[in-house]
Amino acid sequence: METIFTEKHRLRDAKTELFGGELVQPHERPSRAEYVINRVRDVALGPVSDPQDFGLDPILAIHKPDFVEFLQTAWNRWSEAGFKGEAMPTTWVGRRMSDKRPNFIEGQIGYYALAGETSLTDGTWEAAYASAQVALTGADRINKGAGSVFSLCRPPGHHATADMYGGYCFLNNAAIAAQYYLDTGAKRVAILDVDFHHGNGTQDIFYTRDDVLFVSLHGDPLETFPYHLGHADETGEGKGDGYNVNYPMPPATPFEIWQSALSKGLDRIADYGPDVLIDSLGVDTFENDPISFFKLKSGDFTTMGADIARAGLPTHFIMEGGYDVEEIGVNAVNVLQGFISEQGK
Ligand code: Q9C
Ligand code: ZN
Repeated sequence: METIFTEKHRLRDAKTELFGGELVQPHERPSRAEYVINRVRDVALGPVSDPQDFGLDPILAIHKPDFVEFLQTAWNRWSEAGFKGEAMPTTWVGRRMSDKRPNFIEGQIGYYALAGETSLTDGTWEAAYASAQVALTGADRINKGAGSVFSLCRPPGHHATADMYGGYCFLNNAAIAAQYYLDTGAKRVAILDVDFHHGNGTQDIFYTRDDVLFVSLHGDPLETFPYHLGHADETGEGKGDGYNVNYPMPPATPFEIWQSALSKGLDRIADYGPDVLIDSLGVDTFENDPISFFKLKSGDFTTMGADIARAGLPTHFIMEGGYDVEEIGVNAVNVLQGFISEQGK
């Protein structure tokens, strides 16, 4: 399996994450991608290639222009305003408040942020742009006939909506890839999101549409981030009714339970008959993940990959979360190796 990767992810190197009332070293840090690419190379998973540049158009097919311009300019505007630290929101559009966009950067950050942990920094836009190109290049490989590909995206994407960032995400790489498939000939795309956290951004982007099926397995949002989306009764709206499927699960969920939800999700995907399957691949379901509460073991990720392979679809793996940094390489690549060995059967 080919991996798409760029060192430009390093441009996203925030010093702060607001966590438990303290500013801590971010969980989403550059070494995550280094552990994954090193494991890809150690096991000789396949070739590693740089992304091509597909420009802004495929990003603007998902994200609103004013939001993209905000991401491009936010750091300079924040530092020019004289603020000393990394850029983070202190206000939000609370219930019954106005949705008018403020002019001053401090208010605009609150307008575009869906969560407060994710500091904006110099280089964040460049890294997020490069990460989206890593996803798009993977899509191009599938379009050219590859049976599978791994887009080693960093920063991750699945929490970002059309016009909001947060949860360590800025541009929704999986959504950008899905739309690219549709714009280059696909009729139906399925997204299977196995990250521990609900993919609120991806759900929101495709919620009223039937050309993208979104299936997500995640920690119950009553108990964990993103808290305000991801319930089982969110099944889509209008034309999209029936094309959003959530499997929230409680603290301490072991692989056996998780796997039975996966099996149901894969049945739904098979009924849908997509041209391509995108797997939003977070490995923060791992038992030792520092911010998550599922109990998957390293070997379970191999089984997960094999289960996904049995769908028999062209499969595009897009990296999302996973914060037990020293194990992220083994766990992510286990999924890919499990996929490949099942495919070879
Ligand atoms: N108590 C992804 O996995 N909140 N994002 C952490 C922990 C943010 C996770 C708070 C979690 C974001 C892509
Ligand atoms: Zn996650």
